[in-house]
Amino acid sequence: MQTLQNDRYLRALLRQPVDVTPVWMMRQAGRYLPEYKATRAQAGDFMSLCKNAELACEVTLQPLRRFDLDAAILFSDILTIPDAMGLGLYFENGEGPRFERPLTSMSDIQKLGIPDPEVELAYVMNAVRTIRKNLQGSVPLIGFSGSPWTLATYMIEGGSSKAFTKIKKMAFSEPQALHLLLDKLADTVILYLNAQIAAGAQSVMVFDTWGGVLSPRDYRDFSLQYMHKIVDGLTRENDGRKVPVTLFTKNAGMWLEAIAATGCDAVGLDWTIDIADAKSRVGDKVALQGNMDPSMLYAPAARIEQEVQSILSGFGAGPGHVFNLGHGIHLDVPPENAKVFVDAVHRLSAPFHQQ
Ligand code: 1CP
Repeated sequence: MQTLQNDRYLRALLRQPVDVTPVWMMRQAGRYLPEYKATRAQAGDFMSLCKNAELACEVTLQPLRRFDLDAAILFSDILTIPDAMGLGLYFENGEGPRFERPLTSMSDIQKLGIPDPEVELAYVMNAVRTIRKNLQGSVPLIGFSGSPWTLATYMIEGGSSKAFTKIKKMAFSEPQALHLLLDKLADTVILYLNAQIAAGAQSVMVFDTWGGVLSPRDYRDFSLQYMHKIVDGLTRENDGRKVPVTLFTKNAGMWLEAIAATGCDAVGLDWTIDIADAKSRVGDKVALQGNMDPSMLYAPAARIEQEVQSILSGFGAGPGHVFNLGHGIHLDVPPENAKVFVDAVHRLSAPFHQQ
């Protein structure tokens, strides 16, 4: 077992004592950093960047050179899975992801195979191994995947969506087709995350960005049920250390108890819930990750620090908090403001961890 110089992120996820609250930022590598834009230009397009282990490693490490972050996250995308299933992922300039062959019917879904992560997604495992080597035990590496429901939205809508009409039409008129897809995706995600863990990911996170567009009953049926299956199928220990699992559903504050009951180690929170409320509801079962509004990073330094203080006070004393934004960092945020945020979490959290 390689010793980690800084393991406070893993300790906090397991609700063990830490010296200060660990912090990382969703989408911490990306276009708000000029050095990211330079490396992406060198790679050509976004998927070429993901497929080049050296360059993917470089952009993973870029935010860690600027900010005192307590974790690195694999540079990749949730849409690698549908791409590996043959849907033909491409990016239209400035328009987000698109698929050449979206799924339209039960027969499309029946034809889908389960990709072998060591074959179709071997480039992701190479990136994981390269990043682990280059981190040299400084901070842990987070692996990730999209949730089955969130992946299915892109695969059926053909790209990003606002109203999710195509997938909801399938959910409510051909539910057995959608359940077959979600079940295949859950099996794929289990193999994919276990392969990332075997390659060196020290913790994994499942992003359910669009679970919050469902009614409570449909959320359990079409999203949570499959995340539960994933939690049950994951390798939870590797190389003598626990591998914590974090589930993040955006807009799911009302369903925290159900998410915590899946057996995950931590629940990611967006900013629409008060962290004190979340802690009183599920803090004896899981760690909490979050939850500053990413738009707060447009504010002056004093306002950012005030918000960090208020979230720290909301969580209160004791372990079990990983500080983060409630969703990804915006692409026009000044990097200096991200530094104010990260430094404030460490400086202002020390009093909450005195024994
Ligand atoms: O350079 C570019 O133009 C591409 C922009 C970009 C980046 C930097 C995309 C396309 N993906 C990524 C990287 C990425 N995506 C990471 C690793 C970087 C890091 O965190 O440091 C991660 C974890 C993701 C995850 C991801 N991709 C999610 C889940 C998290 C979330 O933000 O909700 C989702 C929904 C995606 C889909 C996706 N990929 C890219 C874009 C622009 C989108 C969002 C599209 C949409 O809003 O529907």
